[in-house]
Amino acid sequence: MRIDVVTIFPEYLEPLNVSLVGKARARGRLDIHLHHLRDWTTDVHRTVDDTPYGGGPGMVMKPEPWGAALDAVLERGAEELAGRGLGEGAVPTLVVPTPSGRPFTQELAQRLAAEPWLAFAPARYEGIDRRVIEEAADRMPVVEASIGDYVLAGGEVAVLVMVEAVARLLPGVLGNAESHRDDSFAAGAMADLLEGPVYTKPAEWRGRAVPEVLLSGNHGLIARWRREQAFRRTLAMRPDLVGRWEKAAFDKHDRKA
Ligand code: 6GU
Repeated sequence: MRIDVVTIFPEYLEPLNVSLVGKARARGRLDIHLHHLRDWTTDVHRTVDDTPYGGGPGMVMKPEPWGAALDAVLERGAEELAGRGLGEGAVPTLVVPTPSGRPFTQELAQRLAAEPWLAFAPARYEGIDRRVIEEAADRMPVVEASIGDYVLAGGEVAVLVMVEAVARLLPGVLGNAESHRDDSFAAGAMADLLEGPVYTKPAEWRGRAVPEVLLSGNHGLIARWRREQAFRRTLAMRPDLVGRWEKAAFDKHDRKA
C-alpha cells in the first residue's frame, strides 16, 4: 500500500518509523511519503492560513497550497505506481481527518486497508477551506473521518491512529497468531464486543490467582468463559454496543468453540 501525507508538521509523524508500522515500511509492505504543505506556498512567509470569511475565531487553511500539494501528490504517485506496473491513471482515496467527519471505525479501517493508495490531508487551525475538499472529491474518493468525540489541535495524531489501524490489517504485517484471533469475530475484533481480561504466568501473583478455568485445558469451557467476560465488560464499559448484539451471531460462535 502507498500512503501520502501532506502536513505542516512532518516531524509529528516520526512515530511512523517505529514498531509495527515502521517494520511494515522497512519490509516494503507500506510505502509512506511525507510532504510539507509549506513547499507549495508561493509567498516569502510560506503562509498556509488566513482569517475566516464571515468572521469568527481562529484561522482557516488557504486553498491554494492544498490544491497544489494534492495535484503534485496525485501526479507523482500515479507516475510511480504506473512505473511499477500497478495500474495506469490510479488515484488515491483521500482521507481527511476532522472532528466533523464520520466515525473512524474498525469497519472503515478494513475498507481502507483494501485500497492500494491512501492520501491523508490533516488540518491545523479551524480546518481547510471547504472548496479544497469539494474539488478533490471531483477527482478521487474522499473520506472525512473523526477518531472520537473530542477535539485535537490538529489531524496529525489522527493520521497516526488511522495508519496504524489500517497497517495491522495488511497481509503479512501482523504475525499469524494475531490475525487468526481477529478472524474469530466475524465482523472483526471489537465490532460489538470488548475483550475480557487476560493473564499470563505466574499462576499466583501477590495473592491473586489466575481464574481456574484458564488452567483447565478445557477449550470449550475457556471459550465460553471468555465470551461471558466479554459480555460483562461490554455491559459495564460500552452499554451503547449492547443494542447491536445479535444472539444468532454469538450462538454460531459458540458452536465453533
Ligand atoms: Cl480527525 N482531528 C482533530 N483535529 N480532532 C479530532 C479528530 C480529528 N478526531 C477527533 N478529534
